[in-house]
Amino acid sequence: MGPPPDGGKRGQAAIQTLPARAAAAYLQTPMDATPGTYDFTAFERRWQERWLAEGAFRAEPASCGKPKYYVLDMFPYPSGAGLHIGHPEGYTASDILARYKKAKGFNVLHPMGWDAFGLPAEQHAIATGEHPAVQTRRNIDNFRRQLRMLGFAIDWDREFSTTDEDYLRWTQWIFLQLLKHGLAYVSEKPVWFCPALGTVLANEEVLNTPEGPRSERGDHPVERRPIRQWVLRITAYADKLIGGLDALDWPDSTKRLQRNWIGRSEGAEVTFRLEGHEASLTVFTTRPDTLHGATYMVIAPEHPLLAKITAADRRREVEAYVAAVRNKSDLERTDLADMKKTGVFTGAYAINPVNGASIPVWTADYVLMSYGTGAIMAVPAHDARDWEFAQQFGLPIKQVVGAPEGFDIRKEAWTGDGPLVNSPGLEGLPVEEAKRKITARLSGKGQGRAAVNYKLRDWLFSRQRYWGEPFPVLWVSREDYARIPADSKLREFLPTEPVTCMLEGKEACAVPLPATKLPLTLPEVKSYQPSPTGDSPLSKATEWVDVWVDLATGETASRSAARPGDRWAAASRETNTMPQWAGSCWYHLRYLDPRNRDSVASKEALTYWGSPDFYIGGAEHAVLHLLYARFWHRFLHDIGVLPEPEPFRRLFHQGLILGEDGEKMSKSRGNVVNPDTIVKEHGADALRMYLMFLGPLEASKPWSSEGITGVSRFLRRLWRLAVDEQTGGPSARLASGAAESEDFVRELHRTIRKVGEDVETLQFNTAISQMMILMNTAEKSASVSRDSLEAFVRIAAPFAPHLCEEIWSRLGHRGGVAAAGWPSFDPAKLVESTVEIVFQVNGKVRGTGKMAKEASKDELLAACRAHPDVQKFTAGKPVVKEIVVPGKLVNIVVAG
Ligand code: ANZ
Repeated sequence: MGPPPDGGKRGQAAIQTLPARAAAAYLQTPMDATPGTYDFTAFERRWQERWLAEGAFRAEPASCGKPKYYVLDMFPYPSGAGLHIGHPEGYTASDILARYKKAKGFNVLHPMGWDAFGLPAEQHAIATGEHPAVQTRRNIDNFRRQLRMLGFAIDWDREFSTTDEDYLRWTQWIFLQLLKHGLAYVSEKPVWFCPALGTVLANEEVLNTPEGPRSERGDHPVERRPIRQWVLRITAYADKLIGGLDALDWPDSTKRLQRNWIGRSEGAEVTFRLEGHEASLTVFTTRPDTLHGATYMVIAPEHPLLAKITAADRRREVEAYVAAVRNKSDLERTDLADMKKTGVFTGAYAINPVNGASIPVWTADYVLMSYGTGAIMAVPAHDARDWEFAQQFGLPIKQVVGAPEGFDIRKEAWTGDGPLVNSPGLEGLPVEEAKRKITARLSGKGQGRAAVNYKLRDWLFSRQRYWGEPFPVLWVSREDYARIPADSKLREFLPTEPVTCMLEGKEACAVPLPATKLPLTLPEVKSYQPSPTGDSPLSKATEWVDVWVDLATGETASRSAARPGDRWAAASRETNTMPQWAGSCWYHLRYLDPRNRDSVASKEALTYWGSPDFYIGGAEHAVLHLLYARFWHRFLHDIGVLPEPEPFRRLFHQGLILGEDGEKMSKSRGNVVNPDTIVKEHGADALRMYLMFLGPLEASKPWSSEGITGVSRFLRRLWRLAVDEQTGGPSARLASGAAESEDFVRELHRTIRKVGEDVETLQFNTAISQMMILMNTAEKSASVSRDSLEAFVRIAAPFAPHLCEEIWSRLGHRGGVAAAGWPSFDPAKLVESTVEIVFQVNGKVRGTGKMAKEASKDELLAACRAHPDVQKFTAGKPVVKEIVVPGKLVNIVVAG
C-alpha cells in the first residue's frame, strides 16, 4: 500500500481529534489510516504470530474423542528459489478444507515438512563447496517463513525434514525390512546413466524424446551402462498395486497412468524345441490362439541362448548385429513410429509345438530382453511389428484369424477378433475361446502354461550421490558372512538368501546393520563431485567406508587400526545413497507421531489417524511418488506395521498456474509470479482467495494481476460491512434496527449451503462467486443483523482467515472464528416467498409485480388492475375477459 495521494493531510487532521495515546498508536499505522482501516499488513502478521504462539492448529491427541480428519499436502522440496505460486495453490485448497473440517468439529491434522534430500542442494554444494545441509537449512527457513506468511493452519509441532537424523533412522529401518523380506537386491544390469548429472536414473526418470532418451530432470542425454545398483522388487507388488486402484477416490487419469505403467498382460508361455539342441526356447505371448500362424521366432540380441544356438556360418553376422544394437535404448528399439526393422537369421530352427512345423529363429532388436522371456513367436498375419519384419525379410505370412471381407492380409496385419481359421481343433472359435482352449491343451502336454507379464520393472533404488540416505549395510566376504554367529545382532534384518555383488573382483555379501545402529549418517567429504566412472562421492570417504565389524554385535571400528579381534571382519560400507523418492514414500506416516523413538509411529496414532483422508499435489507425481509410496505402504501393511493397505484414499491434483501470458511460468520467460510480492501488495488473504477464484482447482489457468484486485476489493467490502471506518468497532449498520431484506436472508442461507457443499467437493471458485453474490445482496439490504454477518464471516474464514479472525475479534469474540463452528442453514429460508407476476393486456406484457407466492386470484387481479402501465391500455375500454394463472401471470383482454 503506497502513501495516499493527498500526502497524509487527512491523517494529520484526524490526529488532532484523538486522545494522545490513541494518536501515538495511530502514528504507527499508515498515514491514511483510521482505526477502521483495512490494514492487512498489520493484522495478518498479528494473527499469524498469535496462531503460532497459541498452537492454534495443533492436532489433538487420539484420546480427544472427536472424529479425525487428516489433510495432507505433497511436501515441498525446499529449493533455493523459495515457494513457487503453484505451491500456495494446492496448500490453500487443503487449508480451506482443513479449516472447514475443524469448524465442523473434526480433530484435524494438517502437517507440513520438507523433502530435503536431492540433487539441487548437491549441485549447489559442488559449485560452492557449502555443505548441502547448510543450504538446505537456509532454504527450509525461507519456505517456513513463506508458508507462515500465507496463514496456513499447519500443526508446526509436527514439522520434520527427510534429512533429519530422526527421520533418516526410520527410512533406513524400512529399507532393512524390505531387505529382510527379500524385496531388495543388487543388480549389475545396464541402467540409465546420466553423465551430466553424474548418476543413474530410474526408468521413470527417463523420457523418450525425438533426440533420444533424456533425463527428466535437467533434460540431459542418458545412456545405458552396467553399474552395480540396489533394486527394490516392486514387481512383486504389481498385482496388488493394480488391484488396489479400484477402491481409490483418485482422478481417473492418474489411475489409468498407474495401470498402464504397471502394464499387466495376460497370456501364455509356450515352449518350442530347437532342432539339434538340448535347449528349448520359451516365449511369452498374449495371443496363444495364433500359434498355428507362427512362421518364425525372434530372440533378443541379449538373450543368453543366442550364442549357443547360432550356427557357425551365421556367427559373424550375429555378433556384429549384437554389437551394433548394444547402445540402443529399449525406447528406440520399440518405437512404433519407426517401422523399419533390423535383424539377422541365427541359423537355428524351432519346432512349432502345435503342428511340428520347422520355423527359423532370428534375432532382432524389436524384441527386448527385459520383457516376458526375451523371445517371441512371430505371427506376421496378426501382429503389426511381425508383419513389417516379415515383409522386410521375405518371411511367410499365414493367416489364422478370419478378417472381414475385403481385408487384405498382404497389405497389413489383422489384429481384430474373428473365427479361427487354418488351425485344426480351434477352427470357428472366437479369439478368447481359442486362447483358453489352446492354453489348456499346451499345459496338458507340458508345452506351455497361462502366464501374466508386467511392463513394470523393479525399482532402481540407488544413486551415486552424496546428499541422500546412506544404505545401512556393510559388505563382507562370503567367508565372513558364513561366520556370523547364530545369535548375532546382525541377524535382525538378515535376508533368508544373501544379497551378493562383486566388489573389486570378489564376491561380497550384504550385512544389514541392526536397528540399534541406526541412523547411519553421512560422513563429511572434501568434494561432492561424483567420479567420472560413476562412483558416489562417498567412495572417497575411506575412513567411513572401510571398517572392521564385530560379527556378533555389529559394532564397527576404523580399518586404519589393527583388527580388534577374531570376531571382527573387514567390511566396506555401501557408497551409493537412496533416491529422493525414499523419503517421500512414508512421510505421511511420520506426521502421525513425529517424535517417536521406538517405531515409525505408535500403534495408537496409526490406528486413530490411519491414512490421510485427503491428499493434494501435482499430477507430475502420478507414477513416481504415488506408485512408490503405495508400494512401501502396502509392504508395511503386509508385515503388520500398518492397519490400512493404501496410503492415499482421496487424491486431487491442482492445475498449473500459468503466467499472465498463458505460458508456463519460467524465469527465462520472465512471467514468474512471486508470492512474496503479491502478499506485500495485496495481503495473504487476497492471494489465497484469488488462487481459489482463478478457476476450477484442477484446471490450468493463467494468472491475472487485475483479477487479484477484484478479489481484494471483495475483501475490503466484507471488512466495511462489518467494521466501522472511524471507530474500528462493529459497523453501525449491524445495530441499525432496520429489517434485513428478504433477498439477503435467502441468499445467506443459500450461501451457507453452497459453500459447505463446494468445499467438500473442492469447487472453491464457485463458493467464492456465491459469497460475492451474497455481498451484493448484503450491501443492498437496509440492515445486516449481527447473526447474519457472523455467519457470513464464519463461512468466509477458511478462505480469508486473517480478515475473518480480525472481524471476529472486533465483533467482540475472544475465541477463534473456527471455534464458533460452521453455521447451519435453514432449508425453509431457501425458498423464495415472492414471485414475479407478469401483467398483460391482450397478451402483451405491460408490467410486472412482485407478489406473495400464495397470493389469491383476486389479489393478483387487483394488483394487475392497479398497475399504472396496465391502466394506460385498459382505460375506458370494456373488459372482455380476465385470465389469472397463479404464480405466473394475469392477462386482461379488452375490446377495441
Ligand atoms: C505372438 C503374437 C501374435 C503376439 C499376435 C501378439 C499378437 P503386450 O500386450 O505388450 O504384453 N512380445 C513378447 N515378449 C516380447 C519382448 N520381449 N519384446 C518385444 N515383444 C514381445 O505384448 C505381448 C506381445 O508382445 C506378445 O504376444 C509378443 O507377441 C510380443 F497376433 O506373441 B505376441
